Amino acid sequence: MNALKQVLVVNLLFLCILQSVSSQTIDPKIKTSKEVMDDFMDKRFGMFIHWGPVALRGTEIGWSRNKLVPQAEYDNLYKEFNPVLFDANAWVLTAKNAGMKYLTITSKHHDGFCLWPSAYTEYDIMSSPYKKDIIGELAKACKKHDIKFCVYFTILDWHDKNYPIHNDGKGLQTDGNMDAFRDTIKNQLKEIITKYDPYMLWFDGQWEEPWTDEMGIDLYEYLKTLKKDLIINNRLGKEMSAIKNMSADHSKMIGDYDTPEQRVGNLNMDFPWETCMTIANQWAWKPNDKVKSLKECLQTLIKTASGNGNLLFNVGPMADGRIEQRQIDLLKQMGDWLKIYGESIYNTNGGPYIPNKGYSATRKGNKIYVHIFDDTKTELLLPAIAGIKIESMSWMNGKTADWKEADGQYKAIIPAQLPDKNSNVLVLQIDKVAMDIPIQKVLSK
Ligand code: FHN
Repeated sequence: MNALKQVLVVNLLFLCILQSVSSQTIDPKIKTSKEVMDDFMDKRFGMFIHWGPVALRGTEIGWSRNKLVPQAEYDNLYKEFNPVLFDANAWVLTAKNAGMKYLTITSKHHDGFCLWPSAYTEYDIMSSPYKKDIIGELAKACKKHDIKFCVYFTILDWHDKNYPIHNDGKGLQTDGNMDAFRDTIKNQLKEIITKYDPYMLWFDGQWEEPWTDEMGIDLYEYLKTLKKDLIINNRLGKEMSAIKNMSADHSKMIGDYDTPEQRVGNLNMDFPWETCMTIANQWAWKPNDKVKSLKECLQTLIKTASGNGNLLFNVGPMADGRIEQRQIDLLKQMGDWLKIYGESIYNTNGGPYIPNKGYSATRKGNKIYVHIFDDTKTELLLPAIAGIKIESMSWMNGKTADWKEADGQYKAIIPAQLPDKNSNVLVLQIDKVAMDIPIQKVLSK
C-alpha cells in the first residue's frame, strides 16, 4: 500500500476513534454550569414524591405490577384513580414547613402512567375520573411558595408497546421500536419543559438492556436545546457505581450529579451528589409502613450535608390525594429543627472532618459546625487542624463550650444538658476561611 493510502487509512481510523470517544461524552460546552450546580447544592434538602394510581392498592409503584397486583388489574387502576383531596398547595407547604427547598414528583414511573395531560398517550391523568393536571398544579404551587419544581421521569416504560420490555425481570419480550419510544419520551419531555419549566429532571430506569449511553447523551444534549440551565441527574447513563456508593469514574457519568439511593453518599468535595431516600420503607404509599424516627431523619440530612451532598427525602401520598398526617408531622419537626440549626446545613460545604459514627462536620465562612451523633459521651475529641486557630467554641442554641487543645486534639466537654434531644451542633469559630482547610484524613481516636 503506497504511503498516501497509508496516511488516509490512519486518518480514517483516527477519525473513527475520535467519533466513538466523542459520542460517549457530553459536549462540555453544554454541560450545566458550576454556578447553577452550586445553587442546587446550596439547597441541601428536597422532597421526593412517588405517586400514581397504584396508591389504590398500597403496593410499590411499578415494581408490584404483574407481581403483587396482576398486570391487567394494575394497568386499569387509573379508571378508579380520583384523588379528590389532592391539594398541591398543601403538599408544597408540607415541603416548605420541612425546610425543603425543592420538590421532585414522579411525572411518569416505570408503569407508564402520566400525571399530566400528554398529547402522546391516552394512559394519562385525563383518562382517569380526576381529569386534572397534577403536574401543572404542583408546578404552580411551587412557584407560588418559592420552592423549586423538579420532575422525575422514567426512561424505562413497561407499559409502552414500543419499549421492548413489558415486565421487570423478563428480559427483552418484543423487539419493540426504540426509535419510536425515544421520539415519544423526547416529545413528552418537551411538553414537560415547555409547560412546567422544571428546575431539574430526575431520570431513572437506565439499567435495562434497551437503553444505551449513546441514547443518554443524545437525550441530555436534546434537553439542553430546550433549557440551557436545566439540571439533569446522572441516570441517563449506565454508570451505576456511584449510585451504589462505590468509588465512581465520574468521567463516564452522563448527567450533572450523582444519585446514591437509600444510603448516605460518601464525602465528595469534587462531584455533586444527592442521596434519595424514603421516609418510610416503600417509595409509594403503603398502609402502616414503618416511618423513620425524627433522630434518624435529621441525622440522615446532617450526614448528607456533611458529605457535601443533598438529601431528596421521599413521601408516598395516599390514593385520595393526601400525604399521611404522621409523615407531615415528622417533616414539620425536621423543619422546626432547621429553623434553629439550618445555618449549619444550608449553603454549607461538607467537611473538613470525614463523617464518622461519633460526629460529622459542615462549614461556611470562618465557621466549622460539628454535628454530634454520640451524646452519651462526656467529651468530644476532634483531631486538631494544622494552620488554624480556634477563636471560640459554642453549642448552637446553647452556651459557650468548655474546651481545650491538647495532645493534637480539641477536647470539648459534652454537657449533660444539650440544647436539642435529637441532634446538636458545636460551632468552631476559626481565624481562617473554613473552605481553605483540606479534608482531615485523621479520624478521632
Ligand atoms: O425503580 C426505581 C424505584 O421505584 C424508585 O423510583 C427509585 C428512586 O430513586 N429508583 C428506582 C430504583 O433504583
